[in-house]
Amino acid sequence: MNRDNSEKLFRKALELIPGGVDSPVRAFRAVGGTPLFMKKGAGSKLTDEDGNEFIDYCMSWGPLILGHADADVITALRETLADGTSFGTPHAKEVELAEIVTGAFESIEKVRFVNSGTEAVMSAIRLARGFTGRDKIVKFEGCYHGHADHLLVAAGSGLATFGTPDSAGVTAGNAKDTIPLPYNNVEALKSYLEKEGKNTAAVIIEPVPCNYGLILPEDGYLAQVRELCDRYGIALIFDEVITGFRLSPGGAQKYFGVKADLTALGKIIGGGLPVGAYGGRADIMDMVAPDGPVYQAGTLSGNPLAMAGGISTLRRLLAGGNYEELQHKADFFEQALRPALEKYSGKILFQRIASIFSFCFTGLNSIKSVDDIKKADTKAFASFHAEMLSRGIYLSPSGFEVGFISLAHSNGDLEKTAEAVFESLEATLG
Ligand code: HOZ
Repeated sequence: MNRDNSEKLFRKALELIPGGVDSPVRAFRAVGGTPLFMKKGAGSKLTDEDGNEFIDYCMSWGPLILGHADADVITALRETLADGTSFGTPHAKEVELAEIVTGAFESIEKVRFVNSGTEAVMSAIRLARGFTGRDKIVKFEGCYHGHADHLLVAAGSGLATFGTPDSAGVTAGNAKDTIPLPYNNVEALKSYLEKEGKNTAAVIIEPVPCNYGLILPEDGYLAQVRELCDRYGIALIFDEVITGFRLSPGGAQKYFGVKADLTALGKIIGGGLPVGAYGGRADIMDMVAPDGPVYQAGTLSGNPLAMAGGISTLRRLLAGGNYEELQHKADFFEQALRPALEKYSGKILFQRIASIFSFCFTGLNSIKSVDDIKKADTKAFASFHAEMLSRGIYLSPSGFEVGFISLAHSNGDLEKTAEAVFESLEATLG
């Protein structure tokens, strides 16, 4: 595969941008080699600067549930762009997207748009503290909630990839009120809250952790977390930046039948444009300025292009039958993978929920915690990733990140990918 142009661009980028990338995992350090510089996306495919085409499962890390450059989304963006890029005033599209989001999530009575998932979570935490008058927050090991200082504690995503679950530059003061507890462990939460429940403002959780590989909640776990929050008057925050509008129209909350007090959203709700949102119970949201004393603001918040990307994506997605279709595609994929998974059973674990999946090189038959994932063979993932890439399949460049199937992936794409998996496992493990 010719990578000359990517390599040339990367050399230049390294001189100008730290690590040559604007987000660490993209640097390919977990899998080796040079990151590919992409030029174009269409449907399920990405084309790089050297003209190589890939079936993509990173899908911009989740937002592109309709596929790259969906025709409806592009039309909506073009039409919106013709009227300007930003007003710095209220406008109709904010109201339209707010109506879609509150209509889809039963627990979201009011919503505020921001520019990223990081901002959404950071604002939701401030709000929970303002509402409860308490300082401490509980998070779970391996859950990633963006890069605000007080959340870079026992975190996932790039921190998992580079083996530094806490970041330099975060002061002890910033981290001291963040209490990391093990995920899927009700007893640990219960015993912490027995002591500190009355000082705890929020419990924040990725209902399905997707940033330290894929970890599935044990039966009843999320409902028990909900109950404990109710017992101590704690705001339960679901970080649904990845799972929102992905697992179901009402996110993980509808999927598991557990309601959050506050929800952070991002990714899909911008259809590929930078966006985030936090929302929830009206009595809590009414604490946000200008109605209440919790300050939060943003020059580009509710940007018309981001709103148009979200509206067009969600209108298409919520039209009947799409979640069923995504489920069929994901089932088809898993079925197609069966020969490979059976042949290498005991060495690789394929995990999936709805259209989110991960390949974990482990002998375990399920992953319940970060400790399980830490035992995975990251070298084997690196080799697998390179083999897949050479066969035209683009997976996120870290075994700690997940893959996404979109509505644009055809059965042909999925079959071709399953064949590539078979061959790549043979090359890696055979
Ligand atoms: N935290 C993102 C994935 N979980 C990484 C985003 C990126 O590198 O673009």
